[in-house]
Amino acid sequence: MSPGSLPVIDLGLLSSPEGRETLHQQVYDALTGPGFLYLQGVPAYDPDELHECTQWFFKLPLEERMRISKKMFVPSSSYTYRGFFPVQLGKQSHKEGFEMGSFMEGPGSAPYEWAKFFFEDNQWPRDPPDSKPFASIFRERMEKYYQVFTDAGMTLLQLVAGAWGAEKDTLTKLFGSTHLSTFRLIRYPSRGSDLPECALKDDIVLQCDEHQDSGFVTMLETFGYPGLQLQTAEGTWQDVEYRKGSLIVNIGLLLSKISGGLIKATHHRVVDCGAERFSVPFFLEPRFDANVNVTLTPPACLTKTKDTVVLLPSGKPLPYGSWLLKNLVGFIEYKSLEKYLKDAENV
Ligand SMILES: O=C(O)CCC(=O)C(=O)O
Ligand SMILES: [Fe+2]
Repeated sequence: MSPGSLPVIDLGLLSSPEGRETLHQQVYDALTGPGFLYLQGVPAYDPDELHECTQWFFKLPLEERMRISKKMFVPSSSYTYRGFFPVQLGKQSHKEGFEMGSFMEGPGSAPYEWAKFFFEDNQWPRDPPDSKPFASIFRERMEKYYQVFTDAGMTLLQLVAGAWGAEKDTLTKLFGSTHLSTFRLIRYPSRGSDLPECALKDDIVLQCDEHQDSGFVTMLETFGYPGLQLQTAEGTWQDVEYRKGSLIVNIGLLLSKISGGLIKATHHRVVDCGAERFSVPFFLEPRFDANVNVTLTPPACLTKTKDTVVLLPSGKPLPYGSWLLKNLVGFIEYKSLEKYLKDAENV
């Protein structure tokens, strides 16, 4: 694959039946091929507005960002899942961030005590004294773009279902208004001279090590800051180039498994380019109680291909919340949630 050759999926084509058919083929090729694509024509999307929010947030005094920090970093905080997380020096992932979810009108009601943190509402920053007011615009825009990204994700999932010859709502019915999607603003400071061994790979300095995303679909804005690379089928690393106005889309392990491995959850990483970097990923994730032990059956013409393997063990329903918890405890920030794993397995 040569640089810049990732497929472009233009949602503008949805306005005609022929366009939709073209999109089905393009989505199929993109997801079973590179596992990355550009999503163009997302309704109501303005990257400049999001960039302004990102810049404003990370210029707030550290004190204000820490006021809305998660418990892991400020023990008196009552939030585990939503809010701010500061940079952790010496770690593989060198970033700070702000995370919000779908509970905009207050916390949701959790079906189990152990799952309470998944149903947290959002924490919002305030304007510092003597500064030009922006906090209310920030909240308004973040809530607006949470919906814009969600809608784009639902459209994409309908196209995936269509491409596989399945009912249009096969995947979108796992969502609903209380889906667990996370919208994250990230700032990666350049590592400078603080270079832990874990940040070095073949003489390259990494801000975020090679990984696969765990959930369904990730939609990402990079604002033109370089550094994102994907791993090609041949194992080489390729820059993911910027296309203003398009979102970069890649796939998480869960959707890949649901498709029997046909849809690719491509490895990617962020290289330290020697300057501060900002990005905004939106992790599209099902609602807590959605049974994700489902199979997206490949199109009939493909059932005999060698790719149709790795199905989830059939039988018992697997609530998305249980899958998510298992993934989260793999991250140092969420290690303390390990105590809930047993409960999560028994729902
Ligand atoms: O910051 C980026 O460009 C990529 C972030 C990413 O891969 C992630 O947060 O999973
Ligand atoms: Fe990622």
